[in-house]
Amino acid sequence: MTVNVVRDSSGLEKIILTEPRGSSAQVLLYGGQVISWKNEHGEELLFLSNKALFKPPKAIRGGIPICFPQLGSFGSLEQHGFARNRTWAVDSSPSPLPLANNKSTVDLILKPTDEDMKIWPRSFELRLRVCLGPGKLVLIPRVRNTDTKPFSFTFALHTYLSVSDISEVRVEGLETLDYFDNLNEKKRSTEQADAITFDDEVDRVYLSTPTKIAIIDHEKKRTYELRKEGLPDAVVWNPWDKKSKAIPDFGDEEYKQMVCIEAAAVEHAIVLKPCEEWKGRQELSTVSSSYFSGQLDPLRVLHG
Ligand code: TA6
Repeated sequence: MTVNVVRDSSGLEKIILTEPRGSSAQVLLYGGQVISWKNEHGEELLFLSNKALFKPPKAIRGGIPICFPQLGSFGSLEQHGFARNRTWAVDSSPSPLPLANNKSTVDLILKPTDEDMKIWPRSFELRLRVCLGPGKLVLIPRVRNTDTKPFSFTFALHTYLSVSDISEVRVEGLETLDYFDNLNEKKRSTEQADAITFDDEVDRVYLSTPTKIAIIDHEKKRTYELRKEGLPDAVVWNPWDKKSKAIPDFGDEEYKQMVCIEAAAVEHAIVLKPCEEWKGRQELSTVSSSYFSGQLDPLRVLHG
């Protein structure tokens, strides 16, 4: 099936995914970035800043930026790597995944240019499958080493979720875990609270987390469930009021309507030998009000 690429009002190319129950998603070739995921009632589930700039080489503030080959800012590589501000292509040979033959799946690929090889001299293929299902959005990132030497990288799906009021949000599934606190010189601490709530800036990397995290939006009576594989860590970020004002492509008050929960591989870099491929997976789904706090029961979450 040929993939229908359309042009955004900003001039950037995108693919619109749809599925029979009526939900939809939009994926930009720029950054390989999902910028919209709407449920069957047309409600937007991802946060995209009103001040987001759709102007390469600026990364787009919102949706699901892909952080590769690093999360954070180390060495000479730009913050969160370069995958989020390169133009990807539609991948016509996603093997060993089967070819997608419907309107709800798209495969994208990013290969380094000669310029990229100057800043990160490794030959790779970064692939992303985005698959929309009834009530869920699945992302499958893969990295293949096409070089003659091993290389390592860190990775994150920097997911911006839309919430109605951050002060009414609880994140469950990370309690008792160790985390690096980006606001305190990356100091290692242990989470003491029975859930993460927000009344100030939070920027933490939780280590070796369970595969399921629940993000409960009390005001909206909606719970997001994030399930992940191949991405052992999880970043939780909200810039709160002061940091928001310092981010040019982010509204002063927008921190109230978003939270970033990022499936990530940060503590231990992923190492690939030549010809090896790494694969991750993130599944986002929503459950309505019947979700009770403290109830990370997969059957109830799926059928609730
Ligand atoms: O993942 C959290 C984080 O690394 C924060 O430290 C924060 O500043 C944020 O990502 C946004 O980064 P960006 O480069 O997109 O402005």
